[in-house]
Amino acid sequence: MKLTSVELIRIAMPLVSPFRTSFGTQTSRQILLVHVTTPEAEGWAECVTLEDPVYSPEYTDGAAHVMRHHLVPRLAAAENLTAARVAQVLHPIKGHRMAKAALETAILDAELRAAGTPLSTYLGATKDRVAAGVSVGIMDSIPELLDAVDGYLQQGYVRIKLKIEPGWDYEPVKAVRERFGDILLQTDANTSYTLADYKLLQRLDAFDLLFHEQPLEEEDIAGHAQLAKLITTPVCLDESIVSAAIAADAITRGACSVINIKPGRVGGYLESRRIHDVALAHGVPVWCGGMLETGIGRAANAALAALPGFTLPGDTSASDRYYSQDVTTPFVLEDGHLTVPTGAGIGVDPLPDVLASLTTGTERLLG
Ligand code: NPG
Repeated sequence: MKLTSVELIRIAMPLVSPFRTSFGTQTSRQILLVHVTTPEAEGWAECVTLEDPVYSPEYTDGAAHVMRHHLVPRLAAAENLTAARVAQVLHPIKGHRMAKAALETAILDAELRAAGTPLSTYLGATKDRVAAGVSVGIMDSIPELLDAVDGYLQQGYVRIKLKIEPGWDYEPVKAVRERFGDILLQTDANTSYTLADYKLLQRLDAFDLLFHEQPLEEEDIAGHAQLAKLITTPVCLDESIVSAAIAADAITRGACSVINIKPGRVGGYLESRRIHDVALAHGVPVWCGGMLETGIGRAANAALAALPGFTLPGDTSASDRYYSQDVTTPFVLEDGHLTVPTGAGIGVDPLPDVLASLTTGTERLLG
């Protein structure tokens, strides 16, 4: 396959409501879409970086820089490029997994469109719809949180994830559990605790949570293994799991019994499938995380979440959870599920007029 062009399209998307986590409040997303062409087809992908390096070391301007100066020139020079070879060609460049993931996904999309194969089929999906959970940000008050959770449950979301941080943990979790009873409920701390907080986390064991997601620092696999022995609630890792090798290490060291797979965080859908396979082989359930994706990223995530090891509902929410106007035909919630796209590749395209209205800049990196 020959890469004939690579274009970065920057779009600005206001969020329907502010989304507060321990690493800050998002009110809009500045997103890089990657558009590639080959002689046979075109391909689309979304780079999931945030504007600032607060979730991981990557950020949007940095991703554009590394694609422009380091990644795209290597791909352009590669002989017989295929999506399966992208990671190998880019291996000399350390890190930058979100930027690499976006390029690999766009190339995979083009390849699958040319072959007429849906991404879900290519990855080995066994479902045609995926259970949708929702991530609920930190709020100013518990009544406000209860109203938000109530609204999501009424829309049909099948599991609630509460963002927590020191000072916003025991009381909100207790209030949601008491008000809504036997719902699927989990927390996400985004690394905001230390092992010294284990007594607080032990108190949360009373609420029969599915798991706590990433309570401790990203690098602290050993700390998570210690914590897992001190609490009865399972530990799920997100930020820590950046590759299948780290996943295998974390599982065998007892640091997690559940894994959140985010394709951007781990370098793409091919590495995501490897993590899925490692987890499945160890009997560790996985679920698909989210990075406030538009329909472009959401489509590919829905395909991944349809693999057999994804036995827990993901953050695969409907488009209107975040955006009043998605860049693709919106993903909608039907009976608590999203439908996995069936078209070739990621199975969705940006709507040209909408894309034009959201675009704040374009840059051609090749062709
Ligand atoms: O449903 O897309 C979604 C968002 C789910 O909470 C969510 N994502 O820490 O997992 C996270 C968080 C996040 C959002 C992380 C944006 C980074 C960027």
